[in-house]
Amino acid sequence: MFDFLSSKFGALLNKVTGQSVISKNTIKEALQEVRSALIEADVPFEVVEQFVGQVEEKAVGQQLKGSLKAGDQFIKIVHDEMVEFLGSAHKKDQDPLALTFPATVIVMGLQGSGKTTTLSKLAFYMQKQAKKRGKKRSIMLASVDFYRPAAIDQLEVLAKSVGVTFYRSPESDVVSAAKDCVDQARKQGIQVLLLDTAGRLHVDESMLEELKQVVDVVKPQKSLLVLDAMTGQESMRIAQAFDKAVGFDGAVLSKVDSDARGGVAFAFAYQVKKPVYFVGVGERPEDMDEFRPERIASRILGKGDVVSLVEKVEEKIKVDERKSMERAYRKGTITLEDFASQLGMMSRLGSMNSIMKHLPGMGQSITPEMMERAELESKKFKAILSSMTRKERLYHKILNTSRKRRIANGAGATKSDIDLLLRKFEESQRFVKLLKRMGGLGKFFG
Ligand SMILES: Nc1nc2c(ncn2[C@@H]2O[C@H](COP(=O)(O)OP(=O)(O)O)[C@@H](O)[C@H]2O)c(=O)[nH]1
Ligand SMILES: [Mg+2]
Repeated sequence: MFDFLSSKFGALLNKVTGQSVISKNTIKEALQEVRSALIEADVPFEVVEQFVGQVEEKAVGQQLKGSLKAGDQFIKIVHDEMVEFLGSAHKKDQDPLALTFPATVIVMGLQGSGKTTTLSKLAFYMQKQAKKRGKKRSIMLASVDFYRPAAIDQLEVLAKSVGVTFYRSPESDVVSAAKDCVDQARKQGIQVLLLDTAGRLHVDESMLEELKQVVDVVKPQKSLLVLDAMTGQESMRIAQAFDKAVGFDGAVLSKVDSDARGGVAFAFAYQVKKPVYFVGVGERPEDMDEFRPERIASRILGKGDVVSLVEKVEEKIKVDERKSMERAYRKGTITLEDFASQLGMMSRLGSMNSIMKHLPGMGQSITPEMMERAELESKKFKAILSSMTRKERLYHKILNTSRKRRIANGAGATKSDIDLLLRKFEESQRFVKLLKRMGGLGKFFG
């Protein structure tokens, strides 16, 4: 698959030379390749179409950056869109298992999806997280899976292997047993009760009904759907059935170490719009990772190498932009084109603060509000600049009223936005000239 990306995209796109923007025609075949890659990864058809449309919209009209080849740049667009798509339900930097003790966490899913195994992984994970902060977590594993006689024994063995408490309820009715497990956990002063439930081979009404009753009595703080990544297309029907009948907070995707390419994560993000918290990557308690959209994206696009490719591409963009700025500053003049790449570079640097701090007299006088305004402004400016022709960016003096009107329309901006941009640009021009007189910006480009 990686070959498909690097060589096929390359062959398809890099032969197109002399173009400064990505056009619809240039990427037609490449988009077809993306489509097949997704279908091969078991992403449902309508999700594929939606995604491909999104990529096309993003890519068409993009400036080719410096020495980057169209193919490389296109891969980066596909990769970034994919990460965005997969991670859209995620709140960044949030602990997926933020709980207030005492808490109950429940898992649900079909038989064989990996519920019991996932519980041992969750216990292991929580212990590890607590240990990092010098704490100890008291955890109890218990089960209300009464349909398979060996299921509860399996949980007992796992509890022992990760060193947490295990409890076997004497109740024979599922709902009473669930309640008994919670009572027992409270009695023993347990912080987290991890409760296992029964699955069936197929989604079935009575299972969902029973599960709903269990959820109603134990009132879990987190309920997790365990989804087997190998289920492919079918998994969406499963997820929706559980969501509709019982409801859950997020998913754990199991067996991602298998041949499954991650299409399930894709479909889940699109259709269920809830976060995937973890992925299972093996059978042992330690074989669970937090969900990282980048990893799934690389998996779909092809085994790991894409990430390093994307990093290389990013590095290259930075070098190109830096070079163009350096040239501009040396010459002591800049064009709107330089200005555009400067904007891009600034927003990638994240904060203008770090630059400003180096300028004499600017100190720490930048407030978060100013930063926010600057970022909004730079977004607007970028839209305006990308609606200009290259000629206009190189010779901004040709921007007359009718050109400005056309650009404003294209960028969803007003004429006064354009005038503001031009004023700022001329300010930068003066600044660059001044810097040149002062002996250059050596320390920025060291
Ligand atoms: N390779 C692999 N196997 C897994 C993973 N999670 C579960 N399994 C295996 O899948 C089978 C079913 O798991 P189990 O937890 O018993 O499923 P349950 O019926 O939902 O409780 C077992 O053989 C597990 O070892 C995983 O992430 N990777
Ligand atoms: Mg089980």
